[in-house]
Amino acid sequence: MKNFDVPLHTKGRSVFVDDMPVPEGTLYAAVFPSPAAHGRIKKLDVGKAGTGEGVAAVLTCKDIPGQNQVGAIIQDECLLAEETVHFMGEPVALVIAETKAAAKKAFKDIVLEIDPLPAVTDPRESYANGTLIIPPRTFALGDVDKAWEECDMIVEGRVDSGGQEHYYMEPQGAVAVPVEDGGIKIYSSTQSPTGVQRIAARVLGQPMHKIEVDTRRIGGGFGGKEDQATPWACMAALAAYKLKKPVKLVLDRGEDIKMTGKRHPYSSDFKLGLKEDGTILAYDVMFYQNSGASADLSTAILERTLFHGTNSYFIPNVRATAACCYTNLAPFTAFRGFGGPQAMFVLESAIRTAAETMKLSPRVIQQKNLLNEDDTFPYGMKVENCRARRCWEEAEERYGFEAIFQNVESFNAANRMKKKGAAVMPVCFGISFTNTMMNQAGALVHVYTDGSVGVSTGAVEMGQGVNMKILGIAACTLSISPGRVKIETTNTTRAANTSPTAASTGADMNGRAVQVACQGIIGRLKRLAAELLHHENADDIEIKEDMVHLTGWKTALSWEALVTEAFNRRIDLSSHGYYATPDIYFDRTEEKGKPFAYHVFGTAVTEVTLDCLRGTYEIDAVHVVHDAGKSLNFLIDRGQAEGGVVQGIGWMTMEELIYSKDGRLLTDSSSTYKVPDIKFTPRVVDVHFLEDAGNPKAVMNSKAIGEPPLMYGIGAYFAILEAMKAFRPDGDIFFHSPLTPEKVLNFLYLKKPSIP
Ligand code: MTE
Ligand code: LUZ
Ligand code: MOS
Repeated sequence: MKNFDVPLHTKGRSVFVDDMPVPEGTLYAAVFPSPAAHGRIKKLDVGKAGTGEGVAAVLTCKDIPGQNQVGAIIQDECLLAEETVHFMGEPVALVIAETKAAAKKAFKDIVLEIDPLPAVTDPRESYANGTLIIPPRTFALGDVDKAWEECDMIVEGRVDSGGQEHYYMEPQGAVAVPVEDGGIKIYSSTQSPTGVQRIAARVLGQPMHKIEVDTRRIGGGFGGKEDQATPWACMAALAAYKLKKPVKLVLDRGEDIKMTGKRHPYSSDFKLGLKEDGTILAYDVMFYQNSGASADLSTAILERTLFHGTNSYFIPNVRATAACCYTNLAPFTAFRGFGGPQAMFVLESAIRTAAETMKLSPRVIQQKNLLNEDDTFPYGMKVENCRARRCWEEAEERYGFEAIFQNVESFNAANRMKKKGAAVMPVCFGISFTNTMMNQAGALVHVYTDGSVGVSTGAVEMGQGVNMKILGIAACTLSISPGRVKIETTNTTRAANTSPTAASTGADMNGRAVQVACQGIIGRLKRLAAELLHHENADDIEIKEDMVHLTGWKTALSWEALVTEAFNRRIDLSSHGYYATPDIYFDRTEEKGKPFAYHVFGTAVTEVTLDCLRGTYEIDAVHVVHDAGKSLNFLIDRGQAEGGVVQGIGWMTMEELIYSKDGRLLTDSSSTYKVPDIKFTPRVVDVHFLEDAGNPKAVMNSKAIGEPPLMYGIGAYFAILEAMKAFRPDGDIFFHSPLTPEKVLNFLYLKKPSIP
């Protein structure tokens, strides 16, 4: 089944927040940002701006009727600045006018005086200052300190990974409409309608039932709208509430890049101990997370970094410590992988360092240490249904690792100014929100009297195809044709208290809830059918191709007739379904538990060609063997895998966030922040899904796929590094992503390659 959103997208007919027809009298809001990264507000006078042409009002923190607090996990973030500003771009005031241009024009009349305070942008500096958001956390297994004695080789090093702008096609935005009882209806481009509802209620000082949030679809989120869609929706709601008029607030690209958080940059130190044969005995790692100017989701992301410290490997002695370091940059937030990729990059770098020192192939170390069934992760969980080796071996066979690496060698021997490189990247990613409480979902299914079906869940469609997957699950469970099923908007009045669509669990959890709801309805309908057909056992009833079958034989009773009859007999044609992932828990005092329902595995091999004159590179091919369980939708899953790979490569290679010392983002536009385009995309992205790889832990034997493939992209860094080394074998390898052509050129030609 093809994703029904695709024809709409390609014809430009899918509707996003900025496309929605707005009610008459709608006003437009613009956000006045802090010009300083850190400072005390001496004076804020919006009087004159409020009298500007077409201006309806200028709101500041003083106009907030409820709490000026949008922090979801830790309440440390104002909607509009109070006494202090903490990052450049922090919202200070909200101008509402007849047009957005008129609102922005009034900015010049806002008087803002700030006493500057020192701005910190480096997480290590923040750590030294002791400005941590929570105390550091440590995951440990075995005894690292003792294990060093048994090691034949110990290597140490430092790894830095840059942040990443989400670059969703649809910028942040919301429309808020006052409704008759003093409530507000918000159309928001959010991954978390309930999150918007909860915080908007807090800001307005209203009960949650007065706030209705509706999301049709979003033009990409990638984690950037898990938490950070909320402030914009709250600002629109605040303005609508105060002015009793509909208010639209949509950021343009420049505003979005400057004001919103991105993937967390990390700086890390590692120490890795191995036996002569490449067996890893001990791993000690310290992660300094650049958290930005408020907690946002940083603590949860830090936790997922710790969970993925050893990626797809078993290491018997581990100590992984991580710290959330407060800095004066826009609060960093969720981004596909959620701290996992940052952790994996460090261990892969450590493995390369060891390989280099021991004159071993990194592949030997990687393969030797892959997880086996029943191995224990540092967080105490045992790996079940482990497919780490199976993916590696299938990739090795299918794509011919030997031939790939041979080809690289012979090419490099024959060419001086072009070099090739290749690298293998195994991935193991845990599925479930690490905060156990969040692993619950609800669905509401209505069968209408004509036999058509409406499905509401907490899942938000963001291009990942969750609606199509849910439609398939509903059609399959009711055993009716997919054309009868419609997926409704994600709305807080139909699906309440939902988790964000995140952690790759959207289809898993909402799909299960839909299944439960559909099973309720179909059970009642089968009992009725049995009665109508004068048959005892409802289990002998089946619905196939929209007709009722009895003990395998087609009857004259159609789905429509059955539904109509059920209505006539006053049988409930609606059902609510609920699902909570079973058997998961985590104990944060011991740092042990079983936080994940299951793990996703895979292996990728990446091939690159480096132009040693220019320092530019092409990604020739990425070959993947991926464990998608029993895919719910093959085309969608392949798209997720391909998109994830390319996004991961972008993070590792060309996407560069450069900040000035005083906390200004310098790469704040499409001309300076480069994302992969069609020309940069690898010519070959092969994705092979494991066959016969069902997963009883998720709906219909499937596996989550949203995030894990991004981490295959990490292989690109090491493939390029191999090519660089082939040109300059005496160069000191470094681990500082993104590996931009500038850094490559420095390595190739500078006497002493400088690492920025
Ligand atoms: N794919 C598209 N096209 N757009 C997106 O915004 N977000 C990713 C992934 N794939 C995203 C995407 C992220 S970060 C997550 S967590 C999952 O989709 C969320 O959806 P799922 O749980 O339904 O897989
Ligand atoms: N969000 C969250 C996530 O709140 N908890 C998680 O564990 C998570 N994992 C991945 C992406 N988003
Ligand atoms: Mo994805 S980072 O869980 O939204």
